[in-house]
Amino acid sequence: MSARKQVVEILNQIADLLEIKGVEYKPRAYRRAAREIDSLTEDLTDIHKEDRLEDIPSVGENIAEKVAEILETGKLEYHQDLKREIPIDPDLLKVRNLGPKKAKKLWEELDVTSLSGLEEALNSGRIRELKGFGPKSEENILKGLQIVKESQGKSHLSEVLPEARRIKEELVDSSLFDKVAFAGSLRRRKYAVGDVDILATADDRDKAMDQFASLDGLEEVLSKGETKSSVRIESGLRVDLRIVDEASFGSALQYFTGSQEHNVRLRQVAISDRYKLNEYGLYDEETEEKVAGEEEEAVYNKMGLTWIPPELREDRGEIEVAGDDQLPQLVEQDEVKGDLHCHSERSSDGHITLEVLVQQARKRNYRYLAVTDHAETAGIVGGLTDDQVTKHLEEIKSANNSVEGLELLAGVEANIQPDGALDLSQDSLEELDLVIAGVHSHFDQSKVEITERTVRAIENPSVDIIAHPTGRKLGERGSFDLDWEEIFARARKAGTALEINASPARTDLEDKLVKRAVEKGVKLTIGTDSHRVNHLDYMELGIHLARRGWCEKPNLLNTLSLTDLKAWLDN
Ligand code: DGT
Ligand code: CA
Ligand code: CA
Repeated sequence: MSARKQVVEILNQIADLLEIKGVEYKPRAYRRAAREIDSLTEDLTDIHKEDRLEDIPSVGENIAEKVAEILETGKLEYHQDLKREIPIDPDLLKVRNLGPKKAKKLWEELDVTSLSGLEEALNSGRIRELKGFGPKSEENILKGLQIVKESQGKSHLSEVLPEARRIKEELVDSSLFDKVAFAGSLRRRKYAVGDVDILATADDRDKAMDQFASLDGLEEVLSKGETKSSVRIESGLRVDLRIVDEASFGSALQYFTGSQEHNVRLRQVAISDRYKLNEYGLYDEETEEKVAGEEEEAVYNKMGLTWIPPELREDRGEIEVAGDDQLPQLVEQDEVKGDLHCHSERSSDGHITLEVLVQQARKRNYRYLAVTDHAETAGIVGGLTDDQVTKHLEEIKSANNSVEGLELLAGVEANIQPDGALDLSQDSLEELDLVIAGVHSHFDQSKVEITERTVRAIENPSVDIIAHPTGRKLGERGSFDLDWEEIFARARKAGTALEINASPARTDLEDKLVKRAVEKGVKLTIGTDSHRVNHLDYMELGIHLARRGWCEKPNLLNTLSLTDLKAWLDN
């Protein structure tokens, strides 16, 4: 784990533990500091070396001292003391609907301090008998537990990609390898990655494996052999390296890319074509002659299939379509013309100035970027009120006057109220270039209620895009149970786009739903939901999601030219 991540984790745990103790105010201070540190783009160790920890927003003297202790010793005495006092596993507190008060009660009355303890207590029905819990609360905790369990043992692609790329680069730079390629779920760009699979060829395998076992940032070597080794890196991620013969590289790449379901179907095709397919090659069943193996593409081609992009290899119909040469032309990064979901400083949780948004858009060769600040709803997030819409428009207009080749669009991310109405007047909505609407409260409605609520927003003539349609937060909150046939039909009819929210915490819509939306002719758009400058990079994650959902250029709003986008928005 990086020093920064470790600091963030410890500060958040302190906040949790203090809350359990019933301490007021302090937990919020720790959480604020953790959030600021988490979003630093500068190296935390450097900041400490230069004695500038207290310059970080929300980090005062007291917290700066604690951060310094963690950076210098790898741990914090104060944190250790709290953990001794309250032996509750931090993972337990990730369960939604299990706040500090309830966690404390479970610990004191049922001796539940871990996820497995919680599961046992739920199964034995002991939780509903506790005062203040009951069957409804039991059901909610059970749901929360499932969500935490699902995310355990998997890392988000956004965390895995940079680490994996760094390792690949180090292997390539050593000159001990010829070919180095990602395989597995990483190559398929799944958002939840169990472990990193790397496939390589090398002349001197012993030396190559030695190199791998002494990578930078290694935590431990789990196993080491001539053809396969596994290591764990500091972030906790496992990395497998396989070295194969040049002549089998293509078939091994095919095999180890998976998915397992795709491979099973592919082997059936091989058998019906009188071939035998394994990680070493594709063989004629009768003569046992090897007909492909060095090149992955040839493995597919020999079986009468066009090469299938790894993102599609999930046995969702891709093999049938490849047999008819009808694979989709998946959207490419350079076809994306802009980002339609970005927050400026005007959102209370936003940190990017218009100037920086312009810089970032330019850096990416965008033609447009929508500044979609939050609308104000009492008690949620401060932002645009009806009065401020005019000011927002003026500011963006004046920013546009000083840039060429790029246009900022004045937008808003309005809140869909429990009844489906938005929290800005129709007049304000109509003045804006672009309106995103999203659910940010009242998550516990029934399927019928939340579907009707979303449909009403879809059919609001001012709404262009529905943000993060399922409302999920990974590891925290599950998806709404929506009537998708209804949502897709209405969205298509109303000409409202559904968002592929690329923010790692959301990853919403996910691939399966994207594919269904594409099939139904619903327009989609990729938005990064940027609140900080580094978030604009999430566009890449959104593209991976879109590709996994079979998206082609015409399916996406933000591949349109500025003129076409404006025409679409006006419609
Ligand atoms: P992950 O690591 O859980 O995110 O998912 P994968 O898909 O990377 O799975 P992993 O690392 O266990 O194995 C990599 C690929 O190797 C997998 O996608 C397909 C192939 N593979 C591994 N074991 C088997 C197997 O027992 N049968 C078949 N057909 N393929 C396998
Ligand atoms: Ca894997
Ligand atoms: Ca693996």
